[in-house]
Amino acid sequence: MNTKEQTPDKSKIQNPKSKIQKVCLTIAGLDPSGGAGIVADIKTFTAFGCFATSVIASITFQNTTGVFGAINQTAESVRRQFEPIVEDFEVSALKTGMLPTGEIIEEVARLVKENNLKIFVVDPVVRSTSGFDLIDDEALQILIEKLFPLSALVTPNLPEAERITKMKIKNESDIETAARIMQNLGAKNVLIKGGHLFNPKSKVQSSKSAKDFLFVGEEVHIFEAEFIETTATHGTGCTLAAAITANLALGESLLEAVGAAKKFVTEAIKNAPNLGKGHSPIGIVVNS
Ligand code: PXL
Repeated sequence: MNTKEQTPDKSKIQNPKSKIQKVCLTIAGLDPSGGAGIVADIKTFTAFGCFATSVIASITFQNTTGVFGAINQTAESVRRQFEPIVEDFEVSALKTGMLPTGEIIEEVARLVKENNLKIFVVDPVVRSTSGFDLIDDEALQILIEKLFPLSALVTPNLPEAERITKMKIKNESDIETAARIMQNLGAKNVLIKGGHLFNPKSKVQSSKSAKDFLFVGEEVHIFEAEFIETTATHGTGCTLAAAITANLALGESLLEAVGAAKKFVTEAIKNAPNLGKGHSPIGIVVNS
């Protein structure tokens, strides 16, 4: 009997008909209850036919009613999760979500530069819907300084845009001012998500539509979708940014990617499974 280790003949063990899938990577927090963070990213990458890989930056303790705490990873554990992935796979696009500390953010900036990752979507996750701080002010400043200049797109919602720019956003003209401030802070392109924060008293949304504002260099593009009145919104931000990342990995333009992602999130809100006692996760449909 030949006991020597055999080098596998890849042509025999790999499906010759399978096409090469695009690999997407998320570096974000784990929401073990499955609504937001890494789990939402993995489902979304998969739904668009991409191969999902992930690096955990923090393990949070939460369910649909709130976030009860988190244990953060270190720069070393983030690097040690990341390196074997990029050594083995060609990563087409990267998305970051909850990056809780300055040391992790600085390491992510180094990893993006070392690996020349150009399709890089930064979701500047600041606070959970239930009010739990997912990053402190000092780390947020480091995120702005180190990651904005490396990003292809930054995707804040209104509270995140307010905290980043230190201004109140009351109307569409404020949204533009905030986007220009973020561009001056180094972001080339900015998507400010207005829709999910619709409230009847808000001056930002004049009718019941969910509007997102995409600033590409000097240009502004408005994406409108029907506003769905629901509390089942857990994971919308992560899902939108992950869907944009997957579409960019597939070679779509930024405008096409944002349009496809917005449609996907609207459908996912409509398909929410209404689980849990709080904000239900949205219903990400994975068909591939
Ligand atoms: O939706 C923002 C978000 C992102 N990532 C993680 C979260 C949350 C909100 O709770 O827990 C891990």
